[in-house]
Amino acid sequence: MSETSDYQATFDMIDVDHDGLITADELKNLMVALGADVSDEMAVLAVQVIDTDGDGRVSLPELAEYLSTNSPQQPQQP
Ligand SMILES: [Ca+2]
Ligand SMILES: [Ca+2]
Repeated sequence: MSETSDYQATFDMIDVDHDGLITADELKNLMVALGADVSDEMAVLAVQVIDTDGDGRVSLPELAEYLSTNSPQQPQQP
Protein backbone atom coordinates (compact mmCIF):
# COMPACT_ATOMS: atom_id res chain seq x y z
CA MET A 1 0.00 0.00 0.00
CA SER A 2 2.96 2.28 0.47
CA GLU A 3 3.37 2.36 -3.30
CA THR A 4 0.00 3.97 -3.78
CA SER A 5 0.62 6.48 -1.04
CA ASP A 6 3.83 7.43 -2.79
CA TYR A 7 1.64 8.76 -5.57
CA GLN A 8 -0.86 10.41 -3.24
CA ALA A 9 1.05 13.69 -3.15
CA THR A 10 1.25 13.75 -6.93
CA PHE A 11 -2.42 12.89 -7.19
CA ASP A 12 -3.43 15.60 -4.73
CA MET A 13 -1.35 18.11 -6.65
CA ILE A 14 -3.30 17.35 -9.83
CA ASP A 15 -6.68 16.85 -8.16
CA VAL A 16 -7.16 20.49 -7.28
CA ASP A 17 -10.77 20.15 -6.13
CA HIS A 18 -9.89 17.06 -4.07
CA ASP A 19 -12.87 15.00 -5.16
CA GLY A 20 -10.61 11.97 -5.52
CA LEU A 21 -10.70 11.94 -9.30
CA ILE A 22 -8.62 13.70 -11.92
CA THR A 23 -10.58 15.10 -14.81
CA ALA A 24 -9.25 16.16 -18.21
CA ASP A 25 -9.58 19.77 -17.09
CA GLU A 26 -7.43 19.15 -14.04
CA LEU A 27 -4.83 17.31 -16.06
CA LYS A 28 -4.79 20.14 -18.58
CA ASN A 29 -4.36 22.72 -15.84
CA LEU A 30 -1.36 20.81 -14.54
CA MET A 31 0.30 20.51 -17.94
CA VAL A 32 -0.35 24.17 -18.72
CA ALA A 33 1.12 25.07 -15.33
CA LEU A 34 4.18 23.04 -16.29
CA GLY A 35 4.50 25.12 -19.42
CA ALA A 36 3.05 22.67 -21.92
CA ASP A 37 0.80 23.87 -24.72
CA VAL A 38 -2.11 21.49 -24.25
CA SER A 39 -5.48 21.52 -25.94
CA ASP A 40 -8.68 20.18 -24.41
CA GLU A 41 -8.52 17.29 -26.87
CA MET A 42 -4.99 16.37 -25.81
CA ALA A 43 -5.99 16.43 -22.16
CA VAL A 44 -8.95 14.15 -22.83
CA LEU A 45 -6.71 11.75 -24.73
CA ALA A 46 -4.17 11.76 -21.92
CA VAL A 47 -6.90 10.91 -19.41
CA GLN A 48 -8.10 8.09 -21.65
CA VAL A 49 -4.60 6.62 -21.68
CA ILE A 50 -4.41 6.57 -17.88
CA ASP A 51 -8.09 5.78 -17.26
CA THR A 52 -8.18 2.00 -17.23
CA ASP A 53 -11.80 1.52 -16.10
CA GLY A 54 -13.13 3.91 -18.72
CA ASP A 55 -15.14 6.23 -16.49
CA GLY A 56 -13.44 9.25 -18.00
CA ARG A 57 -11.62 10.20 -14.82
CA VAL A 58 -8.35 9.14 -13.30
CA SER A 59 -8.43 7.64 -9.81
CA LEU A 60 -5.41 7.28 -7.53
CA PRO A 61 -4.92 3.56 -8.30
CA GLU A 62 -5.08 4.32 -12.02
CA LEU A 63 -2.51 7.09 -11.70
CA ALA A 64 -0.29 4.90 -9.52
CA GLU A 65 -0.45 2.07 -12.02
CA TYR A 66 0.27 4.41 -14.91
CA LEU A 67 3.23 6.06 -13.21
CA SER A 68 4.69 2.78 -11.97
CA THR A 69 4.38 1.29 -15.45
CA ASN A 70 5.83 4.27 -17.25
CA SER A 71 8.54 5.39 -14.89
CA PRO A 72 10.83 2.59 -13.83
CA GLN A 73 12.43 2.78 -10.43
CA GLN A 74 14.43 5.97 -10.39
CA PRO A 75 17.10 6.86 -7.90
CA GLN A 76 16.56 9.97 -5.83
CA GLN A 77 17.48 13.07 -7.74
CA PRO A 78 20.63 14.66 -6.32
CA1 LIG B 1 -10.83 16.46 -9.18
CA1 LIG C 1 -11.10 5.76 -14.12
